[in-house]
Amino acid sequence: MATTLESKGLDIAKIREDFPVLKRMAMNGRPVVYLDSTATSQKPLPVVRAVDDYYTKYTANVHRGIHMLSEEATMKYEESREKIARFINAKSPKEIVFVRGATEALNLVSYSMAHQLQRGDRVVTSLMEHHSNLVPWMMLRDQKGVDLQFVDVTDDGYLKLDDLDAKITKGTKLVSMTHMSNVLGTVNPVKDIARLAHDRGALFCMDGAQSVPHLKVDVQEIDCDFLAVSGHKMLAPTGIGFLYAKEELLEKMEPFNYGGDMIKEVHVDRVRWNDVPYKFEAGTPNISGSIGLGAAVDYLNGLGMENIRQHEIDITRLALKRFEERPDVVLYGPKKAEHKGGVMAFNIGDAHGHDVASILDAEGVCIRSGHHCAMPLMDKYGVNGTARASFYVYNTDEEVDRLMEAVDKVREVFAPPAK
Ligand code: 7TS
Repeated sequence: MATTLESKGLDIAKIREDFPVLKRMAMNGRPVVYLDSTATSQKPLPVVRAVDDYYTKYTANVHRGIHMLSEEATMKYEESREKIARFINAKSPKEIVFVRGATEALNLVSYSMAHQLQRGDRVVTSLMEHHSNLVPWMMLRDQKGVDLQFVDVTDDGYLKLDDLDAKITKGTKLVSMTHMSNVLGTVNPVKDIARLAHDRGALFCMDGAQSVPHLKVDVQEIDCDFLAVSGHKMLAPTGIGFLYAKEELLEKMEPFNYGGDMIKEVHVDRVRWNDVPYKFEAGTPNISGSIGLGAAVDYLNGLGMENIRQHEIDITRLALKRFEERPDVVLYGPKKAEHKGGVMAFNIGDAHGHDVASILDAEGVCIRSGHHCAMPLMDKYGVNGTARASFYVYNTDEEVDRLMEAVDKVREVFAPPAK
């Protein structure tokens, strides 16, 4: 069988050359296997260089200087916004607000929605959400009396569609759900959810933190009203991300922070906000991060999102098969690679996730363990946490083998085969 290094439309060996961290050696003298891209991705050299160029060639503030350097920085900053808009097929760059990441984007939506919601208004989310898509709505419940409902998930990690249908009642104001679970990997039927929400009068806010880095997301095709994204999970620097929102919604929304770039006019008795999207970008923004995010979008486009998705389906299929060969390992989420992203959450016997991660670390395999900021999902499955391995475009079949070799070491300790 051809390995992922030389097949499936992408030259993974060549791609790996762009990621210097992947050349690091682990304590055991073998190359590090990075399987924690769900937490944050590695960064390719073109992204690192784009950030470096800003600091070494044209450092300046944006939107305020008329000197050469400021004009260059502003141009690059706005170019990134345009690249992002094209990447997700937004109608206009005005629909892209730079924020720190998905968490800030979701908080911005909830803050702005708070002005438009009354006591008893319904907001619907699900049990498979990251805390960032739960707590902002829980605060609206606790502080404003919003009627917050959680759609249940099945034992094998899908949204319960009958519950979705029942909970999104006529007059629901907002549905906020993830496109891809950061624990189960489940890819949710977001087009159907958007249609259901709209039919019943609600807006649809989509958490794209895990989907946008891994598959083609078209906001017009899905018809989501909001989309929250983190740059650092899609090859870009930390501390940068974006909120997409339909322009007419941004026009109606209250600003989140005050001062700096979000102002058009201030007099001691009155203020006038800047136009969208600047109304939401108070203060000096993360200029280098935005430029790095633009470079990351270029890099992903260069590989092709369809190719990335196909590579991840292939590697996930292999990993699912390997896990299935070990029935003592409990794997959470869908068992079909086409239904999920490259996220494998698992438990081995009674071993604590942190112990599993430590043993894997000693083998040079980097994974995450714990509740993955999805504690209601852990409650649902009756576990404190899990181990979690996750894949991205630079991972290989050989790395799946390294993962399974390390998993077998854990099994020997915690779940020895019956004699
Ligand atoms: N939504 C989802 C689905 C996520 O997976 C995460 C981060 C966030 C929102 C928040 O993103 P941030 O960039 O604002 O922090 N998820 C994870 C994870 O699974 N492990 O570390 C961070």
